[in-house]
Amino acid sequence: IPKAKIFTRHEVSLHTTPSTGIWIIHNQGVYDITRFIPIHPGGSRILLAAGKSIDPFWSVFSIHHTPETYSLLEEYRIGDLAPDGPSDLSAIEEMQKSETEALAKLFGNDPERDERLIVRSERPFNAETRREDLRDSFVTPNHLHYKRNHLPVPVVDEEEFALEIEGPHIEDGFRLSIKELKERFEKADVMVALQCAGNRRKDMTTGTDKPVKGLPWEEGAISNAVWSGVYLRDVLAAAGYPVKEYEKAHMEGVEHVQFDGLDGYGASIPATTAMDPQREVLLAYEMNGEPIPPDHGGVLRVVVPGTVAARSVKWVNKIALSDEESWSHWQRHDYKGFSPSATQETSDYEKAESIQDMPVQSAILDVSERDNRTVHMQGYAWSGAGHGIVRVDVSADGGKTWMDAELHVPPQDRNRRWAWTKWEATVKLPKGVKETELVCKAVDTGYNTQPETVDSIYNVRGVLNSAWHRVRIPVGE
Ligand code: MTE
Ligand code: MO
Repeated sequence: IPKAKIFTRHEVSLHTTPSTGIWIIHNQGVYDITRFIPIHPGGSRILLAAGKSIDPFWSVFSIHHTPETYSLLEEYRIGDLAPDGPSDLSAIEEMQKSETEALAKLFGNDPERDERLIVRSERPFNAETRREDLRDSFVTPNHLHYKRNHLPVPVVDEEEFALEIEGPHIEDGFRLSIKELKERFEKADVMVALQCAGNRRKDMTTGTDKPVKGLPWEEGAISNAVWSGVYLRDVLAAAGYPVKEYEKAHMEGVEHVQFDGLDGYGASIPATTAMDPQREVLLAYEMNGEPIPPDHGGVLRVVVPGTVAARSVKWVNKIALSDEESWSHWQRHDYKGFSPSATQETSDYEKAESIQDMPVQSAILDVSERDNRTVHMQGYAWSGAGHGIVRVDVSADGGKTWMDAELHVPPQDRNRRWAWTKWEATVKLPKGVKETELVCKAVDTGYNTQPETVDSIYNVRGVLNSAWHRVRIPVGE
């Protein structure tokens, strides 16, 4: 085995252009990535790490935390980093300073956010809505809607913006400006609860030592808003696709509709979901009557009612009809469910089905004391694929006895109930105990309900937690 070449930090820092070669550091390795840059899926963004350690950037772009990325990088290894000597201290300081600056620049377009949001990660920005803010309004105000970004918020110029569509039957080079979208198609308003696949992830491992990979969301990675825009189906029809025959879509080799966002994120939905008039899939340009704010995908985003929010691609500028799902990392190597026994290593992403419609869900948002024997509970319930909520059961004794909650049902058909249902109940607390567990579980129009505990639905990615929601409270004398 040839002895590895040793480079100091200073030497690495001199390699930042194609003429010197572009070098980076990862852990203790030194890599010459000059040849890799043209094929990097994230484009020239990787140049931000030129001459320094790539690790701080990779902790932002968590997409890289895979064995594939690390083994790919090994092909470009040219040597090892010399142990830092006293003379490297200023180089380290310099490097850290320029890393901080580069990261700030990368997120330079990120907007100001409301201080009431519970921040789970600053860069990229991820924050959930406080329970009281979800409780206080049926329609969540834009500034309080939860925010889930995988990447920096992109710069979008409404005047320059064009949506491209491609695929079988689609007119060559079909493009639409925002102005054309607004003028040519009927405007539609649809109230939709968007829920992250990881909503309630934290609860999936509470009290256990099982690992979960992902942001520790509590009950607030869900919000309810009125989205306005045009039906995707109408736009595909105008572009030349025979959407009226969508049931036959697969015969034309069109199985999926893929969406690309300007930030580099992508996802897809089944073609039948995209083209089914009952599903009301939107290309939205307004959120609660205002232009969509930067964090939520302005100027244009996909809104797929009844489906995991990961498929509602923000800042969408390209749509493709295809026989394949989106090739995006988040479609193929994330947002899939696995058995409770699968580990990070044995989760087979090729084989698993991507999450689309979601299971029935509910959570407690508030418990307030009426007197020392009685409490008032409030919360939300929701189910995927437009299934309405027909009942929410609440218990004040950990699930031994139950009563029906009062429902606040949105004005939507029972099979197109994309919004959430709010509920409330006044319950008597059990006697002779110091503490008790309040519980809620919902039942949807298909009489599907929630599992009693997380044991049977635990998965290492921490998605799809729809177990009974439990809150422990003390009981007065
Ligand atoms: N679209 C783009 N372009 N980039 C993203 O990071 N995140 C997805 C989805 N669409 C994402 C995206 C995920 S995982 C979720 S949960 C929702 O957007 C969050 O939407 P919101 O930030 O408007 O609440
Ligand atoms: Mo998400």
